[in-house]
Amino acid sequence: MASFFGCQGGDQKIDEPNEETRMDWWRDARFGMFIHWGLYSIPAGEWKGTTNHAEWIRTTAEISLEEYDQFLDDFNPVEFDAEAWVKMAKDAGMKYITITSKHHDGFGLYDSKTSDFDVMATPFKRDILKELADACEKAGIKLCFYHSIMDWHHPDYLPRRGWEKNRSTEGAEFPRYVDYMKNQLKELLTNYGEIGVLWFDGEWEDTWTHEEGVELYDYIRSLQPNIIINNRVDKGRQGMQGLTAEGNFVGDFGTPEQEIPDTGLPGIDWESCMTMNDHWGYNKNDDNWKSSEELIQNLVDIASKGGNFLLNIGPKADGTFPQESIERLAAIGNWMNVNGASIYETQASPFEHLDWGRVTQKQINGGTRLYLHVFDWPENGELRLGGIRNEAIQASLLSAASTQLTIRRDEDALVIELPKISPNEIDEVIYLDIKGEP
Ligand code: JFZ
Repeated sequence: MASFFGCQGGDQKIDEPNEETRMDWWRDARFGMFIHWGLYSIPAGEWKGTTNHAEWIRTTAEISLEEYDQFLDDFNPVEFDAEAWVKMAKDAGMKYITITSKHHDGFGLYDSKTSDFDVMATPFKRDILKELADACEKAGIKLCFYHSIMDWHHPDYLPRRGWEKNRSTEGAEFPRYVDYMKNQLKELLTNYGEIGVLWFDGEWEDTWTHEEGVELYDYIRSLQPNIIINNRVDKGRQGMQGLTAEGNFVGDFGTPEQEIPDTGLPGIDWESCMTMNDHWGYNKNDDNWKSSEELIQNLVDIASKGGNFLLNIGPKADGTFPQESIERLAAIGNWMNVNGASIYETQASPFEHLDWGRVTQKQINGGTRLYLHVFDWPENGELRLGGIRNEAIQASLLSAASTQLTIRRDEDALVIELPKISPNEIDEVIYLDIKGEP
């Protein structure tokens, strides 16, 4: 496969599984759940009167290692129910879950034999990832791990954060940290079944190099040859941009964060990750929730540009999801129940900007099914789609496939007559079958 702008996997080597097969499930899935959970959910974003913290709290509130370690004694999420979490993801229409096996604070959500800073050192003493792996397996959801390269806890990790001047670096050896991380990853890729994605992060610090990134990529693929790895493993990102600069960098997909690229990027796999409010980890003071409508339209917008949507939940310290998140997942699920076919296994829109909404498409029986996502219902009841020369076969509401809509041709445009009022204000989907390609 030719090198392309964005990112490029290690798939150019022979004797590796074909990339088409390896990426297939992920490309079809379109929608996943991100979970940021760890010790930081205990302070819930608040520290000594300041309230704008989350999973970075150890750094943003400048908490010493000793003080942070005390959260171990308080981590006891007795309400945690892996099957309930997986059910909420599945009912929302999500096909995979990407959870923080370890975030920057260094705390592991699983039983790690190589670390004392893990869930087994808390009163909870249950392997959260094992329980999730079992629940995911049962439900047919792919489990994926977010794993931070940066580690603020391990004595051999360098550099220290700027404010941690007093924490000694004496005797610290970065290569020993890399071995530790690899041993942890080996546990994660050996004891939890097939893992869908390894979502690395924190690769931007000076200590991490391109060579280490390539080696880590190859190491992960040697443990699970079919796994998909994001682009935050190598040094290819431009600054904090989610996509990789041009060049020879490993990574299977780009990771735009809290944004949706204006146009799709043909030939590049990408996944936008996004929060429902303004924090990844749980912040009890953050009420800036996006509406369900905005989240559904984001999912559609992303699918119409050929990307995946990784929507975040920051569970609370008791092991439950915030109520606002639960409500939004349910609303998305209601919409996906009716309209999932317009998201899964679809490709990017063949059209440039449309005033009224977005388009996704699928090849069906030698023709094309276009899914017209109408965000703004036309007042004159006519939906206009320009630039289609091929013959239309039929158009229907996806929510009521028996309703045939009248289609007429107006030069190179197809005009579809719609009901006067949209059956679904958020996004009513019409499918339009045409002969050949649009
Ligand atoms: C990272 C983490 O530091 C953060 O805590 C969270 O896990 C998030 C998903 O990823 O933060 C980043 C990484 C990249 C960008 C911004 C924040 N970026 O590309 O703009």
